[in-house]
Amino acid sequence: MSAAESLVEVRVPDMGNFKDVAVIDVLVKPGERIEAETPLVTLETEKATMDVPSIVGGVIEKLHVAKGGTVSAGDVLATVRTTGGAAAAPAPAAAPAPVPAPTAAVAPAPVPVPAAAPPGRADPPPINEPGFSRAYAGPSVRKFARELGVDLTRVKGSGAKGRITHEDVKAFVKGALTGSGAGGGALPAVPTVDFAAFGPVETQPLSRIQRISGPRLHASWVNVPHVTQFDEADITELEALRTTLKDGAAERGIKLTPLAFIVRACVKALQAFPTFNASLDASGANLVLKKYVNIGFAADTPNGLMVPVLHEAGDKDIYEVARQLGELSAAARAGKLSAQQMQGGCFTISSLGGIGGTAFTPIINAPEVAILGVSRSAHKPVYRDGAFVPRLMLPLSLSYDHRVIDGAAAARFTSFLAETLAHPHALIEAVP
Ligand code: CAO
Repeated sequence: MSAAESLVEVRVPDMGNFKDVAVIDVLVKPGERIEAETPLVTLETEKATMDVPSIVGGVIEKLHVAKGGTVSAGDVLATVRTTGGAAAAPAPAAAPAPVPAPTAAVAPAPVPVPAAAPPGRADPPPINEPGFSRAYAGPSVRKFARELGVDLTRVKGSGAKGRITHEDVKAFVKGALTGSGAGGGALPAVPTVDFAAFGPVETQPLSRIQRISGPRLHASWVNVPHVTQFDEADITELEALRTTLKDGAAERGIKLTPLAFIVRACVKALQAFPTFNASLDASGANLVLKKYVNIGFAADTPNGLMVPVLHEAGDKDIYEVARQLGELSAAARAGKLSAQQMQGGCFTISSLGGIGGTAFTPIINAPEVAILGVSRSAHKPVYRDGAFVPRLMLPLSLSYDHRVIDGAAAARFTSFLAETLAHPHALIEAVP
């Protein structure tokens, strides 16, 4: 032992009636270098667990306790070899210590820890106890963390050699509350505003459908990485064809709107691009490809947004598609859709064409992987064969789940759709 070294016995502090207390963990090993306040052992009474820290820095010379044993007040826990004046009672700095100092009995203050959270409070996530015991933090920081239910194994220390400070624990809790830190899972909150402070207001409850659809839309928005691909389809011929057919359809009680053609075109596109007619399974590791094509369409109703589903759309010709679109829209507006009529969709169309707009970014009806937004068609000058010609152009907005579909596939899908809509005779063929 060098002249600057000394041996210090670290003992169990006298806490009154502290007898035969269980040692549930020994946190250091002989030969290990420790700092003052490094926890040596974890003790457990009937009411609490506590870490007993060393109050000197140095190297563990000897451990006097073992995990599973018991200790009482005054028992020696460890002998620590201190260096360079780190002993509990060092010699004055100016006076070199000629002989080793006698071993000193040191009684550090342990940190009592509540064994369980107080009743009536939500339990914090479970603490990794062995990790918590080993975390590099002083007793008061440990106590503070226990009080707040913070698992120290998840806190990054900013002190010397990564030591966890009070500020680190506070920052962790702040991060958990705002969702910005390692402890956060919550979304950052939108500010609450007292609108009445700025003028008269009226409060209206959301409709029942809004209360149901809102969380679903939100779940899709936050869980699915959305990208929207825009395109335009030349529907000049389609509109001319529809004009020749719609009176005959009306005589059969069918309203032949552009949406029926769009549904037929989407069926062909989904058959050509099966990954758009699919969903991720619950594990997120597999794509479930559907062998049926059920197309949902967003319907604006007095009660709010509804999405009726046209089942087996691939088996239906344009008139049957148009007839069922009319029936489902009427049932949706009357609030009379059955559960079956709202289930089983593979792909959704949201048509705002009857209302207006040039483009929008629809939210995917998850777990579907894509949704087609359709805006109002308009005549535009299109450059063809060396001249601008007026063409009726239909804006398409395809939002897709980027986990499943890449941008190239989305652009191919909308190009295919535009091409299919531009040659509408195939859309009115009888379906075998
Ligand atoms: N461009 C120009 N005109 C269009 C068009 C388009 N893309 N799409 C439809 N139209 C025309 C129709 O031809 C019809 O005109 P006519 O009466 O002169 O023939 C008119 O607009 C109204 O059509 P419609 O609404 O009766 O029928 P539809 O098949 O186009 O749409 C439905 C049915 C249920 C989709 C529609 O009524 C609806 O509810 N749309 C809103 C969907 C919605 O809210 N989406 C947003 C969801 S996200 O919040």
